[in-house]
Amino acid sequence: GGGGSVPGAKITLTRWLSAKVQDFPELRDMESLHLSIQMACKTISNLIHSSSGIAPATTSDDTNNPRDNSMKRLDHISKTILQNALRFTGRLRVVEAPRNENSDEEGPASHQPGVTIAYALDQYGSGKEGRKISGVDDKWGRARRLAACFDPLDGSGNADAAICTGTVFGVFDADAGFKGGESPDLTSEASLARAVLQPGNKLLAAGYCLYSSTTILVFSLGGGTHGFTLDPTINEFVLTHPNMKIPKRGNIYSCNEAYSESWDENFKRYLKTIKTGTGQTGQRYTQRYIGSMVGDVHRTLTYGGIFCYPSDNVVHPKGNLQLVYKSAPMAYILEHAGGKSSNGQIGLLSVTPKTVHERSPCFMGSPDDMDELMSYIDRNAEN
Ligand code: P6P
Repeated sequence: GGGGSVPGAKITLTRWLSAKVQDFPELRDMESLHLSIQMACKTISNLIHSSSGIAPATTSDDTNNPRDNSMKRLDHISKTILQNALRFTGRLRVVEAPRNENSDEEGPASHQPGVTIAYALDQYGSGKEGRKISGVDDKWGRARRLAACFDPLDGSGNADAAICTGTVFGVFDADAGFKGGESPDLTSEASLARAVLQPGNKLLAAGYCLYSSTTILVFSLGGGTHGFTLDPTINEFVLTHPNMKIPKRGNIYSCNEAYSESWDENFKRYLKTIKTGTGQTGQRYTQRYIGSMVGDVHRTLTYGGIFCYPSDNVVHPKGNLQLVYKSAPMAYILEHAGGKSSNGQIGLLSVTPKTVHERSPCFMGSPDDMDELMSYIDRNAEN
């Protein structure tokens, strides 16, 4: 209801999930997965926001790269918190995706975040065409085994400067990741990493938790996109943003212009129009870039506009954001809030990854801004 919140009238995430399961028992396992994610996000949030959480107790004294130090320490702690919370359900096995040491295309292995993958071996869904489940993706009813991938703390290099960071997750039907009929044992890391090599349009759910001036957990189960804010007085996530919708158009563009000299000419032509007020709206846009993807995308969802990490011909031939556990889950969340996304040629959620750390150029945001942007990008130039 409107007006001041009467104590106890808050819809917590715990109650929201249990209400869903009362209607649809098929979702009981989605509930246990989300409760463990919620638990981990509360713990990570309290760690980051507590005075001791970010004391620079780094794992190495490599002082000439303080960013890297904080990345190692916080990445490790938040990954451990998340993995323990997932194991705590007693229904999920947790492994870390193999880091492909050799391929230099993904950057040095030390900079690859450990991608945690949780999977369920237990019989989850019905394994066949489930009944229609309102408010969530129908696939939840028939997924026999789930495979969830996590970026435990995106942007952790910013943490020592008290800049926002975030946890990102995506949930797939594990068996949908394999050729028809093949149903592997899913116990080896390699076979499990394959379970999440699916395009974003196969996701059953995706979400992020933004650790910033408030801690907000935003996710979609294939129905709407909902935001729950952590209320420190009760240490519960409370529904504050039901059924979020991204503004059809914004006036903010978000990208790292340090690399703009070597961007695609058509993309630069588009940027010039919104910088000079000669685009469709005749408005000048402003630039906002935190360098922490979860913060930049959450601002885009809230205020509208676009967030991009295009390829450049110098440092990032395929952009700097990994598809499986960064840009595809974020694009899924925006699209379920009415947004659009692309890799510069096709919808970002249509891109099928070949390796778990693979990067992809990405453009996402308000539908009208994305339509205008895509009308400039020459689909052939973005390789
Ligand atoms: P750049 C943080 O390291 C991250 O993975 C995202 O959170 C962020 O959007 C991006 O990299 C920043 O990359 O090249 O602009 O520093």
